This record gives sequence, structure tokens and C-alpha cells, in this order.
Amino acid sequence: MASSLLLHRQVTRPGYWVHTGMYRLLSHSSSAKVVKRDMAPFPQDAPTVEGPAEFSRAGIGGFFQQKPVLKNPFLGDALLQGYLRRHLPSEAVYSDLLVFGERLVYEVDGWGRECETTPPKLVTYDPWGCRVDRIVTSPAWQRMKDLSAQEGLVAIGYERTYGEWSRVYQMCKLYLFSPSSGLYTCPLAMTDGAAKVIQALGVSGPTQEAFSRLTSRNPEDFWTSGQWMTERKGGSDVGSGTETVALPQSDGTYRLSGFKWFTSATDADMTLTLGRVADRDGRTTPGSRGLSLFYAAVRDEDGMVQGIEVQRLKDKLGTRQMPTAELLLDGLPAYRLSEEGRGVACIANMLTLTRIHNSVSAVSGMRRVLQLARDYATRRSAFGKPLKDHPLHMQTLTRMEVETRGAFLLVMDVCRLIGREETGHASQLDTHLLRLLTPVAKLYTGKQAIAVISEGLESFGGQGYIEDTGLPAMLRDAQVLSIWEGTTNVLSLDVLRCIARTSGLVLQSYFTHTQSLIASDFLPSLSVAVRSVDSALCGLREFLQEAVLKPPGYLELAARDLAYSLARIYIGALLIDHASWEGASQSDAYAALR
Ligand code: UCC
Repeated sequence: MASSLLLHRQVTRPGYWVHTGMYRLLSHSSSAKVVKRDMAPFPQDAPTVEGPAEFSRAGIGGFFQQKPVLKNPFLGDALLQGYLRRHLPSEAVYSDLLVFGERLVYEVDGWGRECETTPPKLVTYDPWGCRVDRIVTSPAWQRMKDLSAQEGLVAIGYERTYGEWSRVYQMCKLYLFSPSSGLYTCPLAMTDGAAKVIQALGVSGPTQEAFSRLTSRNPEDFWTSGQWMTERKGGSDVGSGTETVALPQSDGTYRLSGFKWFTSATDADMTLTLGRVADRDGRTTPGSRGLSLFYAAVRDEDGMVQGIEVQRLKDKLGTRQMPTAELLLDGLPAYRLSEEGRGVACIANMLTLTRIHNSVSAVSGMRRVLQLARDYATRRSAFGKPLKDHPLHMQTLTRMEVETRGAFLLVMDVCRLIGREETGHASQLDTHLLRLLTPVAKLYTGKQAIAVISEGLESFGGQGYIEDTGLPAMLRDAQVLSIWEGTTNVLSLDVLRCIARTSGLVLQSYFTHTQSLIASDFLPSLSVAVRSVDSALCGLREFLQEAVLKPPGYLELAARDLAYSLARIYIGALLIDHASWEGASQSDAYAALR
């Protein structure tokens, strides 16, 4: 009896220790594992302790840090609610987002995690040696597809129940969904982009079925689309790097042969892609003017890929939830959608929309890490008080909040503009703004997401670096946002390109609109912020006036800084405008002043 009360530090023989946390039971068991240790044996006459020691094999200390808790992300987002109250005060939208927010917390967020921990696999051969090229995704990934249809995550943009505000509604829902979606927002972005391209070109022939499936709310019918633009030679430089050849067939269709180097969410049902139509002698036109846009179904009726070999899945830093593949197109049957040589111009519609989706994802990642960090600040104590009572910690979160608010308003403004354009309400100023601000918002929010999410991880201390908290995946996934759909530099050059193509009209619209945002009835308490934005706007105008007189190359070198200035000044103006709204809160005013 006495020996069984000797707990945990029991020596069996000099130099040997019982290796179990269950000594009281196992000391009588012949299976107790005995391990040789390089340490001095416990002295035979050492005092013994009754009851479990706090740190031992049977107890690992009494303190366990509470984890950050995800609460309804809609209810936890005052700016989102305020923005909708101001622009889309619909009870139906409010209650849809409220219920969706609950669903995200109690159902979907867990699936998102499952997508991360059960990444897709490529099965190249069946057990009997037949080539099958099957991409196996997790059950959670499949559920995300059904949910996307049911919740109308693409459909809302095409049903247009709320007219020009339908895109804002759709994107608000995606903004809530994105951080819990296991990156299902990626196929949804491409699906939305494909639907937009098809609609713009006129829904007819084979794209009729495609369009109705892409925009369906019925999970049985719903399709996703790929966007295969990237080849080995052409990442950003699509015009000169695309080698895919389209051979015309006697029935008017084409067979595509080429190698697509990055194809995201390759489990898609269909795709849009670029290729060069070959003439009778097999010759093609080089450069961008030789590219046409094609539509192809990825699988046949038996679900097998047709005219495609999946070479391998990519081993990526992040976005591990979704399959990204290298594809050999080996006679893929396809339909040409654009006129010959108009491929880039036609797929630009898709680029616009996927860049907007990218921006929505970026700002949603910032918001999510901030919501978790705020919650954690109430649960974690250090140096004698909760983190929320440490001014420096809260100042850091406040800075993140201001960045997030600014990014949100910028992105929603772009969504507002595309909604106006699609419903025929856009003025020329709106169209110019949409063209200019789409790359600006994408490049700016992509970079800010990485910075804010990285800062967010730090607010959890070492736990922010621990894989199974789910936090590191947020940073890994954010890193792609500044890369795909055009890198920061490529988009900065796109800003220059649209300025040049419109002979500066997009800039004129920018100045006019920004000025109008800060010239409207602002609160006197915001006058410091107004002066600051006004002076930045003047500085920008002066810079541009000087830059056009400099040698070619000067503006190119300044392209990134120019794009950032456009973003930050516009954000400043939007923050002021929002804070001046009659329903604005003190936080809105505070953010504008910051
Ligand atoms: O990465 C990919 C899929 C990833 C998954 C999607 C995730 C989405 C977000 C998810 C959130 C979670 S697909 C690969 C993406 N690749 C790129 O983004 C390529 C980046 N490179 C560019 O953007 C380049 O600037 C190019 C390829 C567009 C440049 O090509 P060109 O041929 O030099 O372009 P041009 O000559 O300037 O323009 C050709 C035509 C012109 O029209 P026309 O002939 O009528 O004057 C341009 O005005 O295309 C028009 N155009 C545009 N229109 C070109 N860019 C645009 C634009 N941005 N907007 C409107």
C-alpha cells in the first residue's frame, strides 16, 4: 500500500524510471515500460509527496489558455452592417446574412478546416493500370460546392434581385464566407468570371447550358469553372507566352493542344482558356492578337477527363485545400467563344471579376483575423491583466482595424461600380472608376492582407505560429492574393495602361469623384482628415503633371507608388464620406481621422 502511494518519481532500480503517467496502476503491471535514462537516480531517501504533483506524467499543469472563439461574423462587423444600412437597407438581406453568419460558425468553418487537413490527391491510374487522372477532394470540399449553390454565392450576382446593389449583396456574402470556405471562394471567383464572360458574349449554343449551371442554386445542377491562362512561358505575359494551339474541326469545333502550367481548382466542370487558332498549314499568329478564347467541358458523361492528362498537382506554400494542377491538353474538344484574336480582350471581363473576388477575399481575411484577435484579447492575460487592457496591444489592433475598414470601403465601392455597370446605371465616370480602381483595389488589398494577417498572428504570440490553431494557414493563403490574378507590379502597369488607353480620362474621373467625396457635407470634426486628403490629392496631381514631362520609363518606375497613392487617397476619402453619413458611428469618425 505504502509503495503504491509513492507517485510518479518512483525508482524501480537505480538508474531506471517507470515511463508512464499511470504509475499507480501500472506499477503493478508487468507491462509497465521501463526506460534507461541518463540521469542520476532519485535518491532513496528523498521526501515523498502525497497526491499528484502539478507537473508530472499524470498532470500537465492546471492552466489552459482559452482559445479565440469565432462568433457570428456578420454580427461582429459593425462596418459591414453600417454599410448595408446605408446603401442596401433590406430586411431580407440582413436576415440572410445573419442566418448565414450562424451557419458559418456552427457548420461551415469546420468544413473549411477539414479542407485544409485533407488536401486533394491525384489518382493517376486505377488498380488495373488504366489511366484515370482522377482528382480526389475531401468530402468537406464537396459540401462547399453544394452550399455555394444553395446559398446563391454566384447566383445572387445574376438574379439581380437588388438591381445595381446585387453585386454588393453577393460580395458581402462572399466576404463572410471566404475565411471559412477552405478556399472554395477560388472556384467561385472563376465560376462567376466565366458566367460574366459568357453573358457578355451572349448566351447561346453550348454556353447556354453552361451559363444556367454556373448560376444555378440547385446543387445537382451547379457547375464550377476553371480559368486556364497560365502556361510555362506565360505567367503574366499571356500574350507572348501562350503556346496552346487550336486545330479547327470540320464541325466548327476545335481541338486544343498545349500545356497549362497552373490551373486552379482543377476539379472544375468546365473551363475558359486561351489558344491560337492554327490555319490550314498549322501556322498561328504570335502575340496577344493571335489569342482566342475557348470554352471546354472538362469531363465526359462518365466523369472522366477528356483530351487532358493531369501531369501532377502542385506542392504550394498555401491554398493547399484546393487542387492546382499542371495539365497537358491533348486534343481537348473546345468551342471558340471570341472572335479570332480577341481572346485577351474577352477574358478581361473574367479578370475584372476575379480581381474583385480576390480583393473581397483579402479584406475578409483581415476582418477575420481581427475578429479572432479581439476575442482573444478578452481571454488572454499577461503581466497581470487581459490583453484588452494593454494600451499598446489595443493600439496595434486599432491600426489593423483602420486598415481593414479602409480596404473594405475601397472594395465595396468597386463592387458598387460593377453593379452599376452590369445593370446599365453606370455613368462614364463610373466606368472609368471601375477600370482604374479594379487593379488598384486588387494590388493594394492583396498586399495589405498579408501585412494585417501577419500582424494578427503576432497578437496570439507563439500560438499564432502553431499549425493546428488554423492561424498559420490564414497567412499562407493570404500570400497568394498578391500573386495570382496579376502580381502587384503587373497590376501597377495595368493602371498605367488604362490611363494611357483613355488618354488620362480615368484619372480625371478619379480626381473628380474623390474631390466630391470630401466636398460633401462632412462633419466639422473631420476637417483635419479632409485637409489631409485634399492636400494628398493636390500632391498627386502635381506629381502626375510633372511625370508626363519626364522621359519614358519614369512613370513605369513610379507605377507601384502611384497605384498605392491612388488607393490610399481614395480610401481616405471613402472613410470621410462614410463617417459623414447621418447613421455613422463614433468608430466611423475615428477611423476617418486615423
Ligand atoms: O491565376 C489565375 C487563376 C487563379 C485562381 C483565381 C482566383 C481568383 C481569386 C480568388 C479569391 C479567393 S489565372 C491567371 C491570371 N493571369 C493574369 O492575371 C495575367 C496577368 N497579366 C495581365 O493582366 C496582362 O496585363 C495581360 C495579359 C492582360 C496583358 O496582355 P496584353 O495582350 O499585353 O494586353 P493588352 O494588349 O494591353 O490588351 C488587350 C485587350 C485590350 O482591348 P482592346 O484590344 O479592345 O483595346 C485591352 O483594353 O484587352 C484589354 N484589357 C483589359 N480590359 C487588357 N487588360 C484589361 C483589363 N484589366 N481590363 C479590361
